[in-house]
Amino acid sequence: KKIIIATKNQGKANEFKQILEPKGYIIETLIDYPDIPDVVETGFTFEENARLKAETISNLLQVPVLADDSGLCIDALDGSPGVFSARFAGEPKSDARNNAKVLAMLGELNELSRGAYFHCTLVLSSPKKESLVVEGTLSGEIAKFPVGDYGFGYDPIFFVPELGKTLGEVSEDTKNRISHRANALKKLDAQIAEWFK
Ligand code: ITT
Repeated sequence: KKIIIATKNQGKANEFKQILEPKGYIIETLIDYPDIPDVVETGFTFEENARLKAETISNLLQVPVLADDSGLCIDALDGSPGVFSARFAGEPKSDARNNAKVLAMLGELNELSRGAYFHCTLVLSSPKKESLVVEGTLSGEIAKFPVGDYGFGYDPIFFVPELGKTLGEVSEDTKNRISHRANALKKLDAQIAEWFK
């Protein structure tokens, strides 16, 4: 079965392919459809934005579409940047400036006050069906400085105590065993066969 992922984020695209292709899905993303205009994310929740992306693109292409809206929620910042994670440090979108901004805002706060989690909401939509919505999270801490070149986004400053490393230091395989996106995909996997019937 072919699924189009409504994302232009190369990091997300790589993770979806690595998790879903071995299960037999053919995965395309909006990186393969450069003429499709950006969906403006006007929602105030992950679910609203994921629905906007999935339902808009599914109606446009008339095929099943999966969208991911995700972000980093930091305890000491009352859940910020949350749905504003992609452009936290303004336009143009820059992972390096986003990470620098988070580190500057947390300053010298000690380990106990650096708690955070990644959140991922996935919405699977089809023109003729009620959308399927699932979510996943991953808990960790904001590191004192960026470490590692793997992954994307906030991975180099997201320390996972169970791994003793940041997500920037672990392979895509390791990240895909524990991540917010992988946890959401496990829930989707449990419901997708029924949904596709
Ligand atoms: P699309 O809308 O095209 O999918 P986007 O990057 O704009 O791409 P979001 O609006 O969902 O997607 O923003 C998610 C941001 O949250 C992303 O740009 C990263 O900054 C951060 N993020 C989400 N998942 C992440 C992960 O697994 N590792 C690191 N950062 C992540």
